[in-house]
Amino acid sequence: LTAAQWRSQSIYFLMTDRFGRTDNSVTASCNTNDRVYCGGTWQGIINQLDYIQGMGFTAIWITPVTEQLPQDTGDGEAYHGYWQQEIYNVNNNYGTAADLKALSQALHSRGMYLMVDVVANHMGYAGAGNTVDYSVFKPFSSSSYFHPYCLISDYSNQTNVEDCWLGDTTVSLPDLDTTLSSVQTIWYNWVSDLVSNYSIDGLRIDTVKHVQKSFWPGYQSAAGVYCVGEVFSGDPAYTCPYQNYLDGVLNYPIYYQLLGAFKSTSGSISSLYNMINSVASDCADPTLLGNFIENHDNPRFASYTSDYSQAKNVISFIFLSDGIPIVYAGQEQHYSGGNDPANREATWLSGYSKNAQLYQHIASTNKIRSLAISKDANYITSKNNAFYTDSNTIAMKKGSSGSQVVTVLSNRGSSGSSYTLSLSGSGYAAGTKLVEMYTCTAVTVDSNGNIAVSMTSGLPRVFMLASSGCSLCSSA
Ligand code: ABC
Ligand code: CA
Repeated sequence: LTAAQWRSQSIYFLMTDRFGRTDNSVTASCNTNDRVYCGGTWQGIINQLDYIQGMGFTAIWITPVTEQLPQDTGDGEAYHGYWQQEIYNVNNNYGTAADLKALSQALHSRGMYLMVDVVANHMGYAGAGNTVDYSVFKPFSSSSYFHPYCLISDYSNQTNVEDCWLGDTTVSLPDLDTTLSSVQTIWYNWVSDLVSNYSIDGLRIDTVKHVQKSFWPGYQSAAGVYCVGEVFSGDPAYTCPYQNYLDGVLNYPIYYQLLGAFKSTSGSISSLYNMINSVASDCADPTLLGNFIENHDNPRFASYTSDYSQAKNVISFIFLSDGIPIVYAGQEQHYSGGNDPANREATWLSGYSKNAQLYQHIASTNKIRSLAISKDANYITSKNNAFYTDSNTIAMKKGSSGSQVVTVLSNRGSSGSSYTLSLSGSGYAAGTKLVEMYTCTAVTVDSNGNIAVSMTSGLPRVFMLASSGCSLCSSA
């Protein structure tokens, strides 16, 4: 699938070990602190595709599939998949190569897509960096393929970030010398074969900032599908330039400001507003970024605030602003784990409840976005415009003029009062008939061009033209 085709998708990110089991158990224990395999498999994902598709997702992103270091180390087992040793084999904890192909096929037969996480920066070794036995790596079986050992010590020094090693002295992440043409040839051939062998539709690329930028265009072109890179930095001036080498990057700049704005009633809306504009000017194409508020490397949103309204607002933001929405498994169940490893709770322990409030909110929001995409050919490529803020509210519009979707978000939380916000600047003319999509309430733009937005309990509001929105709102 091309970048252009990915724009309109929505992605459910899951860690294969933690999402679903072949036996469909919803009680199998999984103590995140143990940092060991809990038994999730590719077949287990196939078993739960109705649950994922029920929220409206059109794609899944799964953690890396390659064979890992086998030990139980002082940092735990390689259950997450980022400690590879044999790149041509799949991780048999998750199943067989045939199972992975079956997952791809099961998705495709539903009209859904598969994104796979890939690592080109490093391998994984159980032991300190000066004790590595390079013969365990296939095919990189000698030290000559790697940068000399040094742990990354200075994130402000890009050479240090690219040439030194991630990991610690318990588990080393031997850093490949990606400037060598021998390494490049192996990786480019590998990624091309991986994509074709498993009919993969897109890639999430790990540790992109730890490899020189010039490595990535050849990698992406060998893959031949949309690639979204992980550049773990909240600074758009640092992160955005990677979009000149890869289709997209994960939207870390927005992540930090979205979190800051909505995790409390005193969060900074203006910082989020400013970041929307910075990303729009620094990034080559914000509509190809991957938007998220949770992942497996950061504390979950509900570890900052247990408030459901705040959780709903950040979900609405990631779906209705520029970029491809990504929800991390367990977010829909309001999981609240903190830092790695606590944020890697098994999804099965929720019983896959489709009645969960956020499951429902995600499903509704995905429907609104899909409807907007189907009604307005320019919706998905148009630039989101944040046109109103106050200390607790941000309003934005996206889409063709005359059919723009207007999203009003609040950080007031569930105890927020009921009031009417008279919203100017939406661009709609007096008399236009709109519908609020979450409540299916009809509203007519007043004679001054304002929308009377009925705010309550800090909940998000989304307006579309009544003539477009009514198909989801038969009652309005
Ligand atoms: C293991 C254990 C953990 C233990 C840890 C020390 O070691 O499991 O319990 O706490 C994998 C596993 C991890 C594992 C690591 C290391 O390997 O999943 O469980 O941790 O062995 C990717 C993946 C991630 C994966 C790897 C490695 C890379 O998403 O799951 O981890 O393949 C850096 C990398 C980034 C990486 C991330 C975990 O570490 O750049 O690729 N993620 C700063 C740096 C970032 C750095 C980040 C976190 O800290 O700039 O480069 O990410 O360490 C903002 C700034 C940011 C700043 C943040 C903190 O603040 O703008 O730049 O990020 O304001
Ligand atoms: Ca590197």
